[in-house]
Amino acid sequence: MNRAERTGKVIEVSRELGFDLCGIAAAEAFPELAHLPKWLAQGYAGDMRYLHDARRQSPANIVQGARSVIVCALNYNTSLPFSTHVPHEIASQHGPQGWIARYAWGDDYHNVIGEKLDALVNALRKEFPEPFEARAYVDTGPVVERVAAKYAGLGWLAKNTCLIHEESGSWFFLGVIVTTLDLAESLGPAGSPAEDLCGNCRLCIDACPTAAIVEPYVLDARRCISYLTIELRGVIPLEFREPMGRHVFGCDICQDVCPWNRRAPVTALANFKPRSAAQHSLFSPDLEWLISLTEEEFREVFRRSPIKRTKRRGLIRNACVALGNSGLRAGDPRYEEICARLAELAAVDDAIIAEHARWALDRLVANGKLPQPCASQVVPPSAQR
Ligand code: B12
Ligand code: SF4
Ligand code: SF4
Repeated sequence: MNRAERTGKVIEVSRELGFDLCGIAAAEAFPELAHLPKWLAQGYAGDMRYLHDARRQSPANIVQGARSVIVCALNYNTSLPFSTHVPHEIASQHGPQGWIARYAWGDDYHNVIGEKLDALVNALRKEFPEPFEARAYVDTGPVVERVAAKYAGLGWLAKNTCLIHEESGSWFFLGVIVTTLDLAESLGPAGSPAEDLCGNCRLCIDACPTAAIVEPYVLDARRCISYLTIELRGVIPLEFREPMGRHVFGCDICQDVCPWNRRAPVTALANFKPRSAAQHSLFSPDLEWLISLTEEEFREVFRRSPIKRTKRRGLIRNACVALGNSGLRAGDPRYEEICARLAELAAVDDAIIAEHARWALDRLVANGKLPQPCASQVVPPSAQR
């Protein structure tokens, strides 16, 4: 088999395995990676120490003799509404509800894509008789996957820093295989990656509630709600708590507002459809239920879900912040029981949970004291004890 035939085979097998897009980049230091040292030096990576791994400078550092990076994409979009299309009020008639980012509604993509990448490598070992080295990664390896995807012809690196494909939008995961196989690059007709189609648009930059896109194409991860709710282990800085709104895991706002996602296709895979547990939605979950989960219930509900990454402590911390933002007032259904649960959490041994619960409780109690149309009939919980 010659180089072009081998490449065609890789793409054919990836399609058979259900990947929506697949392309090949040469395993070399991509030009955008020159920004990485400055980005790291500015502290934008926050506590994500693994992003400092020097091997990220080039895929060639990862596998000796690497020649190609196979980049695969899997759509996770569903037909459910975008976070920016649901009412802004957190407190619904059923009680305050949080919001989980679209990518985390179903099964953990690390498992789904990891299994497909392993199957692809196994299939290629049967197709190609010559021995070759291949290492597959979904997030976990020292590869900047979006940059590799750009040079594999899968889309452009957009101002919100996501990879966008002209037809598929940005609701897809990436997975890579760094290999010694000699394959042909999948660049456009002019031999260059896809054109940047952001143009004069800046909807994502203006919509970001925490101003995390500090300039077009540059994200200060420390300000990003996705980082604050998933990666940050400690205390959420006070300045970000109110802008976090209802988010309890991840954030999609800069993708929800993107014109390239308006007609994005929907996945046929059942894996990424929203789960539910104990009659609670797992895309817009009941916040009181979240703050009441025991360790065992958390493990059971979020088994094989990406949400397990934030651990019970992180999820309760985030749900406390969302409750503090819920606008729940004295007199609203469930106001008293939620305040009572927050008061219990404010007294637990875990300093992180306790501090965020106290913050939320203070805000809800203050809501009870604000002048309201029916304020004269409202008794703040402190006066009830
Ligand atoms: C760390 C990480 C995060 C961090 C940091 C995000 C970031 N922008 O880097 C946090 C936790 C915030 C995060 C959030 C999200 N992530 Co994430 N994340 C990663 C991870 C593990 C590494 C990314 C990385 O290396 N970042 C380092 C920085 C330097 O990369 P960068 O921001 O893209 O930086 C480039 C530009 O800033 C540019 N640059 C820098 N300076 C300058 C200056 C100028 C002038 C210019 C022009 C350019 C430029 O060059 C840099 C590249 O060298 C990847 C998986 C992987 N291994 O690649 C997934 C990944 C990028 N994440 C993904 C997803 C889905 C998300 C979320 C949508 C999840 C969510 N809903 O909450 C959000 C999106 C937020 C956003 N707007 O990016 C997908 C993206 C898919 C796609 N279509 O783009 C990936 C690829 C995971 C996967 N396997 O599918 N993520
Ligand atoms: S994911 Fe949310 S917080 Fe992060 S950059 Fe996008 S809009 Fe801002
Ligand atoms: S919202 Fe506009 S600027 Fe932002 S990524 Fe989409 S097209 Fe680019």
